[in-house]
Amino acid sequence: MLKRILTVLSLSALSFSQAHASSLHTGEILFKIKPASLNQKILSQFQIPSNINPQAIEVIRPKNVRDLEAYRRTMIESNAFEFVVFNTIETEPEVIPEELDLSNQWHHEKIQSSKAWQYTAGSNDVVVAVCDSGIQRDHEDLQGRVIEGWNLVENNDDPSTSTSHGTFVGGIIGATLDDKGVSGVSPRVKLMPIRISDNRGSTTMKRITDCITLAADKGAKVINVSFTGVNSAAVEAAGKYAREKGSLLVYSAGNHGKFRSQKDYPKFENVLAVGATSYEDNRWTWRKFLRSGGSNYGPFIDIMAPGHNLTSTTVYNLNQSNAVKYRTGSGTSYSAPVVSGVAALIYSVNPQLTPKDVENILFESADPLQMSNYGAGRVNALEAVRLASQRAR
Ligand SMILES: [Ca+2]
Repeated sequence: MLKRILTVLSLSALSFSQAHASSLHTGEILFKIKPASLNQKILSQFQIPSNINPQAIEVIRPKNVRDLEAYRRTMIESNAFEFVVFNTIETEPEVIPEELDLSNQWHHEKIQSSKAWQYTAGSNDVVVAVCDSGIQRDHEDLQGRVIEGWNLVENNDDPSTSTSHGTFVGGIIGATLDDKGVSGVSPRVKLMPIRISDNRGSTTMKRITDCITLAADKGAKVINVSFTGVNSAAVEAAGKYAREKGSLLVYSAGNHGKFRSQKDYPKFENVLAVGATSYEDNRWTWRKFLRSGGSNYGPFIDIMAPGHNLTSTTVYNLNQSNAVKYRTGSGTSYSAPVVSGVAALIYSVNPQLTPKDVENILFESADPLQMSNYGAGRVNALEAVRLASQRAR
């Protein structure tokens, strides 16, 4: 009995230390062996190649090791090394402006995005396509973030906005990390606006699949679609095309608030379906008089993300002095771009990862939820960047 309690205690201590490990590392161990300890027993015990230089600081990547910290401790306890540390990732410190008020963006604390920014706030080279209603490129919090796009409704190169939806989605992904307004989940990446909806906010499946194809052809690493239609076989086909081009398709699960069976909403291999959570990590739902709704759920869901009362950028008139530039909204339209933002952070750590790699990192790093039919759990940006770092080199 005592042994069992001790085991439980040490396990919880371990998970605590892992959850609160302060710095990111590459999954490698850096050490200097004591010349007197350079023998075959030590070398084979710790998977150290026999040709290491005892005068040098060497690095190893131990294979098939689940708990690298325990491995490191065993190396230290062997007394065969002058020092044993992780090959930590050191960066130019990212300064989060003191004036930036993130209190109206609760999702950053929940998914630990602001902690992830200490390591990467996203790379300028990573492009996230937003298949939506266009993005206001001269919005004060999106200036410099929005690259050239396309308008699939009017077939021209002017994706200026038809509704505010795309600007809101774009801001959740990549609004600038500065002292004003809000911040995107990956506030240094580039946004590619592709307009697919009319002034009423509606589009067609053909435009959605054209957009996914076009975005993949143009080299977007992540493609965000915040519309209904996640259950269409056409979306799966477009998602397969995108994956073959190296792009991850992220799609909102829909706001009907219903359980969706495998028959009506198949679990597609090439579409990352995202549901929405509340502040308490429950499924986001709402009820008003006789009406109600919320995030759809079911076996088709891949992952969940905050989708209740998120604040982001909205379309405004630059000539109007007191214009409203930010607003609050809920739904899977806004939880999907949270995941797109985390996927962009992962690609920023390593652009060579395949969409499948990125998906696996998202799944493995998610915080589990105490509910079924919610996929891998709720996305966690810091843990995702941590895992991506360990696979990057
Ligand atoms: Ca900002």
